[in-house]
Amino acid sequence: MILNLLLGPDPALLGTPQMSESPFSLLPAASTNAQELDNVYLFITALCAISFVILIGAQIYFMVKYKKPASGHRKTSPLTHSGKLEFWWSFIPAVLLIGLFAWGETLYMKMVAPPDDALQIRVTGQKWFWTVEYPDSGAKLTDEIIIPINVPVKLTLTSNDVIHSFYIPVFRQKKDAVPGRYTNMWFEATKVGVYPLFCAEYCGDQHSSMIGTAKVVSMEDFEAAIEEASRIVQLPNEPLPDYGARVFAKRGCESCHSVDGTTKTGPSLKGKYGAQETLADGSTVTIDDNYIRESLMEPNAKIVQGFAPQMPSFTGQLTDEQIVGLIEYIKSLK
Ligand code: HEC
Ligand SMILES: [Cu+2]
Repeated sequence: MILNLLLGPDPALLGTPQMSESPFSLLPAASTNAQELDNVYLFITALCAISFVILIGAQIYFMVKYKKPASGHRKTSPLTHSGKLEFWWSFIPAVLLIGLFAWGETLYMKMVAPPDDALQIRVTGQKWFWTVEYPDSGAKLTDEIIIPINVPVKLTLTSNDVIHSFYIPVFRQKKDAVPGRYTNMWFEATKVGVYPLFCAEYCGDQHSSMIGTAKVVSMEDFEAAIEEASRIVQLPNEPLPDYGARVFAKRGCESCHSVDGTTKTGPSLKGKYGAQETLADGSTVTIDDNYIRESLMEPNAKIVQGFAPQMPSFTGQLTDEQIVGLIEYIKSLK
């Protein structure tokens, strides 16, 4: 119980992958820069620990050694200072600090300058999800970034509304996604795995649900996944509702709409087809094909009562085939 309070909620409940085996272990380092950054960090920590022992140790030693006697006075030492001692206690820390600066600065320069041949990925933050686009293939993912291992990757970040911050702790990378501006981040993943990613800038009341996964996979798996993501086309013999379910998952509808009755940013779509919906102005409409289509193309035309107009428009982003799939899928959610 107390341990739970100390450690916080189970990450599995938050919908992010587990970061490390034990909450007491250091974060895993899954990129080239992460490892080097950890080295600097651990070196500074060790240096601080050693300095602490030397300084506080000397202080305690002198306190005891030169304690005022119970009666009378000690004679004050005739020595004024030691030039030799003062030189060394200035020189050694100065060398250490300059060394730390040089080490930190070279690593920093490396971390902010992406290599020319880096793989390009675009990331857009929006209340409260991330869209990840691969310009070479047109693939688009939501709240998920897939990265090939041992390949430098450069992200170009921006935001559609407020300032968000894209943060992948295992890569030791965090950068603001600012509306009207592009920022960059780069890394080279070194360990295959599924890692959490977060928004690290408070961006509204559902900021804490702006989470996702960073998947590091082999080059073959990467190509297959991107290929898959770039064409959400109906498979031969795939029933329309199943196809719609895939579109629903791939196009990020899931981040705002549940299909089990729970309310997220948007209303749950369970059992909605054919039902009456009360709109913000108090009027009612029947949820049918046209209403769903309109919700996708012009989400602000009719706002559901009790909800904010936060759904993005999908005009030009969904094919007719995909819209039909979505309608049939919503119809199937009884
Ligand atoms: C950023 C969050 C968000 C995303 C992503 C999103 N929606 Fe919505 N959606 C909403 C909100 C909020 C509403 C209610 C307000 C309104 O009517 O615009 C809504 C309303 C709807 C409605 C009307 C529901 C009702 O009960 O009347 C449908 C249908 C719908 N969305 C389908 C979708 C589909 C399909 C997708 C994926 C292609 C999607 N939405 C993506 C937030 C979102
Ligand atoms: Cu955010």
